[in-house]
Amino acid sequence: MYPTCLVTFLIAALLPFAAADQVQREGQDDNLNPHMDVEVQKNDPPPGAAHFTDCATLYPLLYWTSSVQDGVFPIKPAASSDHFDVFCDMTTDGGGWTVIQKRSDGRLNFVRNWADYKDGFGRVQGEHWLGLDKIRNLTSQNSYELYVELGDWEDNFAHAKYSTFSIGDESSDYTLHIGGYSGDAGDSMEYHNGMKFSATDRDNDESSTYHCAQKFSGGWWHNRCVYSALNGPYYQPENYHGSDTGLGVYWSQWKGGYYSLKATKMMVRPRNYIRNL
Ligand SMILES: *[C@@H]1O[C@H](CO)[C@@H](O)[C@H](O)[C@H]1NC(C)=O
Ligand SMILES: [Ca+2]
Repeated sequence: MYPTCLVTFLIAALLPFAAADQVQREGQDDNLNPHMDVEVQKNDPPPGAAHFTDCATLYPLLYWTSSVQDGVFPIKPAASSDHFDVFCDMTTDGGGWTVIQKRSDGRLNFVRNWADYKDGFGRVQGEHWLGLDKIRNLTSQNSYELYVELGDWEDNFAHAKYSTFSIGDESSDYTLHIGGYSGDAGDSMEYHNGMKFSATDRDNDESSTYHCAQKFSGGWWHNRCVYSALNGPYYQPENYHGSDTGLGVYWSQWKGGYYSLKATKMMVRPRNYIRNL
């Protein structure tokens, strides 16, 4: 049904990814060792990297070579001059998701300044924030949707999906555009629609009383102040004492006023993604 040359191209193009993935994994599991923060010298871009603008465009390649799995891949959004690595979730809700934020164990500090939120931090294999510049470049090339996956300390999961998600460029302070909620976690993000991003050293919120990013810590599109704060400080359950502690990793419409979540994942995909190949 498909020309042989196409299949050959697909297989040939896939091989460099396997190699790149291998290099990435060597000795870079997480932020445990401060020495690992030293920037690793990048090799030349893998030959296939320029072909893929996000994880959704990569999905058919994995599908046709029977190698659909989650993992780290290089992509290059249209606006970006260089490629960078992202974690691709190829299994949740039809796959094709590019992960932009992940919390899972609290080992990575999310109480950070503007520059860190702009550039991104952590390693895409584990806890990380991809970076506002990259999220902007990703979501400006198409109409994107957002999938938020949440986990509590009893290993229950819930999700919130938004049919519209993009952020403005830096001159707009990465203003959030979000809408079209569906899911079972409740909508805690449309309250933040139209808000600028704030960080510990940048108060762009709507509250004249509070510096929301300092009060609730972590960068977010603070309003007056939050229904959600997925970049808030991480707490083990034994260290969390409700209103005495604060909000923590927060999604008000699922777990109520004072509950700090165990796990979060935010990921984006073009709205016109075709899940059934
Ligand atoms: C995002 O796009 C801008 C504009 O094209 C570019 O200058 C910048 O380097 C890109 N950033 C990243 C991280 O790709
Ligand atoms: Ca304020």
